[in-house]
Amino acid sequence: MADLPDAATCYELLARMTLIRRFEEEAGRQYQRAKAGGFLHLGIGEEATIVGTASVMRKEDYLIGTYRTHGHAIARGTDPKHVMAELFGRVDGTSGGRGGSMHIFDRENRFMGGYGVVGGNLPIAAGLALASEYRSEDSVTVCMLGDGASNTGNFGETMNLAALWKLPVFFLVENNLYGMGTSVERHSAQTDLSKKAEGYGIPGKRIDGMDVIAVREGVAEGIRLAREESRPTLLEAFTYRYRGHSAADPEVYREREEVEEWRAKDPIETFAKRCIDAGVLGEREAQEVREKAEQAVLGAVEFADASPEPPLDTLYENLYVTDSEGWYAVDERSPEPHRGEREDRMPEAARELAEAGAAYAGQPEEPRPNPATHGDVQEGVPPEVAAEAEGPEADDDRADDDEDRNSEVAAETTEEQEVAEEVED
Ligand SMILES: Cc1ncc(C[n+]2csc(CCOP(=O)(O)OP(=O)(O)O)c2C)c(N)n1
Ligand SMILES: [Mg+2]
Repeated sequence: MADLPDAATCYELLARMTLIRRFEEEAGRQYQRAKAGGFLHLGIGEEATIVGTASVMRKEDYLIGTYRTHGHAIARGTDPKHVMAELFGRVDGTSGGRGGSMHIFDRENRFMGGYGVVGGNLPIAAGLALASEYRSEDSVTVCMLGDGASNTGNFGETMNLAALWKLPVFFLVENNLYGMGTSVERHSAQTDLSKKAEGYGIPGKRIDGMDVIAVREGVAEGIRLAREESRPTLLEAFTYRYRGHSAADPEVYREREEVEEWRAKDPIETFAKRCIDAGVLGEREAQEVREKAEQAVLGAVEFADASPEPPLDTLYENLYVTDSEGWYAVDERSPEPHRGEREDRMPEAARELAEAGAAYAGQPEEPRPNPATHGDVQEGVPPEVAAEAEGPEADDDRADDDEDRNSEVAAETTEEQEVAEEVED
C-alpha cells in the first residue's frame, strides 16, 4: 500500500471527498422534491476515483467526463453553489441553467463537461490534447469514461489517433461494473478493460478506485507520461456506485449484498480511518470536514433557490444550428435567419415571440427560408442593420424580395413533394 502524503494533503482529500458525497446526497434529495429536473446520475461511492484524479492535475490541465460529473467539477474547483444552481436550472448555474445535471461545465477551472452521449467525450478529449500541442502548451487532458463507453466506436477511434499523434492525453476508465443495468461480463467481450486499448498502442493498468492514494499514484504517473513523454496511457479504476444508474433505476440487476460488500470498502470511511490510525489526522479534523461539507451544501441549496430562472426572452439564446455553410442562431426567434455571432442584435421580435409562447408564433404558414441560402448569411449584414443604413424604402424592397423568396421556396417544396408522392406510388 502506498504511503500517505502529508497531513494537509490528507485533510484536503478527505474534505473534498466528503463535500462531494454530501453534495450528491443533497442533489438526490432535491431531485425527489422536484427542485432539480431532467435526469440525475449520482456517483456516490466513486469519490476516491474522482478526487484522487483531480488532486494530481495542474490548474492548466483539462478534465473531461461523462454525465455523472457533479463531483468532477467540484473536485476541479467549481463552487458547489454553481453546480447546484445548474441542477435547479437557474441563471447562476455553470451553464446558465440550460444544461442541468448532465452538462456541468466550467471553462475557468478547465472542467470541459458534462456529455450525455456515451463515449462522446472521447474525441473531444483528443481534440483538447491536440489543441494543447498545437499551441505548445504544457497542459494534459484527462479523459474519464465509464466501462460501458469502452464499447463505443469513439473509443477505438480516439485511442488510435491519440497513439498515432502521441497526444498529451490520459484515459481513466471508471469501471463501476455496470453500464446502466448491464454488467461488464454481459457488455464487453474483453472484460479486462485495461487491455482494451493495447492493440491501438495505448497500454493500460488496473488500480483500486476505492483507494484515493492508489488513484493519485496511478494517475500522477499517467499524467507524467502524457506531459513529459507524449505517451497516452489508460488506467482502469475499480469503483462502484451505491445508487442506481440514474434516479429512476429500480436496480433489478444486482443484489443488495453486492452493494453492501462495496459499501464496506467505502472510500471516505476507509481513508478517514487510515489517516486517524496513522496519526496524520485526528477525530476532530474528521468531524470538522463533515461540518464544513454540511454548511457548504446547505449554502449551495440556499444560493440555488435564490437564483432566478433564466428570463423568458432568453429562451433561444445559445441555441445554434450548423450546416456546411456555418453556424446560425435558431431563426425561430424572428422571421429572418441570423448568423450565430449576430445573435445579440436580434430584433425585439424575439421577445414578442417568446412571450407568445410558441417558437413559430406569428410566423407565416408557408415554408420558412433556409438560413444557408437566404437571409443575412448571404447578405453579410443583419437585415435590421442594413435597413438602418439604407433607409425606409429599402425596407419595402426587402419585403418584396422576401415575398418572392418565400414563394420560390414554396414552389420548390411543392415540386419536391410531388416527386416524393410519385416515388411512393
Ligand atoms: C451513444 C449512447 N448510447 C447509449 C446511451 C444510453 N446510455 C446512457 S448511460 C449508459 C450506460 C453507460 O455506462 P458506463 O459507460 O459504464 O457509465 P456509468 O453510467 O456506469 O457511469 C447508456 C447505455 C447514450 N446515452 N449514448
Ligand atoms: Mg459503468
